[in-house]
Amino acid sequence: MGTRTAVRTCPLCEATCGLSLTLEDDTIVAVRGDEDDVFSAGYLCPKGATFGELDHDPDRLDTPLVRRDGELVEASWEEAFDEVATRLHALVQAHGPDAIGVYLGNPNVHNLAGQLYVRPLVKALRTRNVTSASSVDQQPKHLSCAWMFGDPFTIPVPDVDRTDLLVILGGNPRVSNGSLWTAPDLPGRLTDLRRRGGRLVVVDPARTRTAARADTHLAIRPGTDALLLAAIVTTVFAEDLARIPAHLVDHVEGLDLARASLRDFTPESVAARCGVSADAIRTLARDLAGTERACVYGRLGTTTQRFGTLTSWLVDLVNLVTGNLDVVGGAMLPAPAHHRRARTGFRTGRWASRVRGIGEVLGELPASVLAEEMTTPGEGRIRALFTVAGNPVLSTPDGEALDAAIAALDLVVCVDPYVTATSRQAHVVLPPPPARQRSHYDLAFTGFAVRNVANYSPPVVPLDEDRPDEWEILLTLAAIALGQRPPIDVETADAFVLGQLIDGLVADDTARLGTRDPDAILAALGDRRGPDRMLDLLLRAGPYGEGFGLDPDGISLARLEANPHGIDLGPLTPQFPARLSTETGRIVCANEPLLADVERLRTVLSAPGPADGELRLIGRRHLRTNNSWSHNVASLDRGRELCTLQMHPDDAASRGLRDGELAVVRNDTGEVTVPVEVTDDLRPGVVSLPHGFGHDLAGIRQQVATARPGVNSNRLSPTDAIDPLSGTAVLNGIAVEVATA
Ligand SMILES: Nc1nc2c(c(=O)[nH]1)N[C@H]1C(S)=C(S)[C@@H](COP(=O)(O)OP(=O)(O)OC[C@H]3O[C@@H](n4cnc5c(=O)[nH]c(N)nc54)[C@H](O)[C@@H]3O)O[C@H]1N2
Ligand SMILES: Nc1nc2c(c(=O)[nH]1)N[C@H]1C(S)=C(S)[C@@H](COP(=O)(O)OP(=O)(O)OC[C@H]3O[C@@H](n4cnc5c(=O)[nH]c(N)nc54)[C@H](O)[C@@H]3O)O[C@H]1N2
Ligand code: SF4
Ligand SMILES: [Mo]
Repeated sequence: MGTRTAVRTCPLCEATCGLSLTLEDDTIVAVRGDEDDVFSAGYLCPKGATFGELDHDPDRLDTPLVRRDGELVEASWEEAFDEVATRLHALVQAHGPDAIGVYLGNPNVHNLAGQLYVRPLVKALRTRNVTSASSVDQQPKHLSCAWMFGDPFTIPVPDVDRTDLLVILGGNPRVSNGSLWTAPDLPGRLTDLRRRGGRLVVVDPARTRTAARADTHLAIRPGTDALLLAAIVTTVFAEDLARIPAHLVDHVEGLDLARASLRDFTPESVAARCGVSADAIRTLARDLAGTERACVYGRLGTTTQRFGTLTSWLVDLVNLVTGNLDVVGGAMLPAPAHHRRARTGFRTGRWASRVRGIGEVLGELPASVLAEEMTTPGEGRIRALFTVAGNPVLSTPDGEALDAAIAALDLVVCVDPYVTATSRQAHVVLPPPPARQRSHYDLAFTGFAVRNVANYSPPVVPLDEDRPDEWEILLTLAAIALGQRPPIDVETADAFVLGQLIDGLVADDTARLGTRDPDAILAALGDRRGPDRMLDLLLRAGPYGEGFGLDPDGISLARLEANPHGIDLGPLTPQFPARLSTETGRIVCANEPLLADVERLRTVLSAPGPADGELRLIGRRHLRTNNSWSHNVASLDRGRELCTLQMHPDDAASRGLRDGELAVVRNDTGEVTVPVEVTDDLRPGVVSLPHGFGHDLAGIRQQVATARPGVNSNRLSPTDAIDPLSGTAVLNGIAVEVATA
């Protein structure tokens, strides 16, 4: 075959950059940014540059593994699926479907199989014990947006390229490249913002890369953002600065209730708790209201903390009352190319966890309940775990307890390319093929993108014969869960799932369809299979779609295939009130759960302040990491140790700790021993550890990662510390003690 190039969207973070891959035969030998990509225009970060190395990692599994005599050994696909069927059928027969626990990890959002075929699997398993990485991440934002706008996916994003003032709380996009905010080269876009005279304000306990390059850095105390934002709302009203965008004035309800509930959160009353001066808070309020185009954005540090949902709500409330919601240069809503069902009648708490009674949100329970649901005896105990693209032993609270609980299960099935901290305990590991052998389209991230774009990548290298694609693995598991025995007829299963999707679209009058005859639609989809066929359907029925005969120039998969660098569909445009899907069709500024939680926030004002010497643990990310699974990429693992406890010089000195020395970090949940990195990037009283490390457990088969394992920061995350509204884990602001080892 020789040397050739191919383009493919990078699946490693939410920025969706176009990669230009050089291949020799079927091996990726070089990675560059795709200069012709309509969105990323050649941008590439250090992680994206290792796409080939990650894809060709020799530790990736080519064949399934099955546990025999306590050892994970290679097996055929048939044997592996047989093993799942035998164990699963017996278990469900004896204990019912709720005996199965599910954990869905982050990479599901980064691939088509995860986006289109995980749901059929979860449905087929018929269990209520479904958890995901959302509960250690963004669930509070889904919840607050569902309450305010009606749909958990109606999440406004900063219109970064057209704003004059951007306020970032709890996000570090110069490292993370953004989250719930898709924009290739966010570092460059933030630089451009300041170059054109705009301002960047970062609210973060740490002087991150993003904070260091901001106009203003407010080093807030962890977990107090809701106080600061409440004081901004109060100031805006007290100084008569409130201005609701004109097109929304008649579409807002509950604002007086929200305003009244927040009245006593003044800059003066919250300043000491936040560790930010009243003047700075007041100035921020005035600037947000007084700048023509401004925007507040809150991310991980605001969602994985004790007031996650309340803070997420206040971010959008501030945007609304400062005139910056759904307007150019403010917080705007993307309009992606694929059809999305308009969600109405949002509800939570339709069921609850067995042990603690924590209510479901978006059909999921928090990952924090997994261990207790596995170990607490009684009817309904979780006896089996299915993970898809997840590593909960490292990613979710009290990893040590979860690890022990998983060890006692009757069945663990992991769909994962690696033997990780979690999958090392599997009875069956089912490895998906590497990204180069799979097609790609960002169904999730186009919904958070700062421009409307559509970009499809076909597989760069054909799938190996006799190897199932990930969607086929998931469909096979779904059929097994429905009681079938392998071999499973995947085509029939796929036709069934597709048929349901078509029926749903035909009944949905917002779908752009020139025909509502299901057979005609099916015929028009031709001979594509799997996720590509579904994607074609969703694109053609989408807002710019070909519409099955409506508009021959409209978007379809064929049209995207003819435009390998993507199609630009233009800048974001105002979407409200049409996109509002609350019961009243208005923006709901206050509801009972939020107002009740404001009362919890109020107790913080009267509670005693931090004790002398108190330390709070927060997390951080590095350019060279990607949660728990990039640590096996040798060229990312070079250089200085990343898994260190960062600590302010005063806090280190008072404990007799010097840079590089080992410290013990402990609390009631657990303990880790880790080198100290003394730095004044952190405010005093705050220490920081990155997550995703801790590859020292016996049986992990990731050679590079295990050589420099680091420690699992989630050994210190308590399972009982959750945001009460969303169930999301408190991963930031955890009380710890630090001493010399
Ligand atoms: N303390 C603390 N904890 C945190 C965080 C934090 O900031 N602090 N961050 C949280 C956040 S934001 C997240 S998203 C979670 C992530 O939590 P998880 O999603 O549980 O963890 P990842 O490390 O992303 O693990 C992903 C797994 O998917 C596998 N994988 C990769 N590609 C594919 C694929 O194409 N298919 C399949 N089937 N598997 C694949 C990888 O091998 C890896 O084992 O961690 C959370 N945990
Ligand atoms: N390089 C790299 N990029 C990634 C990832 C990765 O692991 N590595 N993971 C990806 C994933 S899954 C996600 S979800 C995104 C997350 O992307 P971001 O949301 O940008 O997350 P972080 O970089 O963890 O930044 C969170 C910030 O919150 C701060 N913080 C902690 N507690 C508080 C608090 O109480 N208040 C405030 N205001 N700030 C606080 C921390 O100091 C930190 O700087 O990144 C994605 N991109
Ligand atoms: S920023 Fe994200 S999407 Fe872009 S190259 Fe880096 S890892 Fe890939
Ligand atoms: Mo995440």
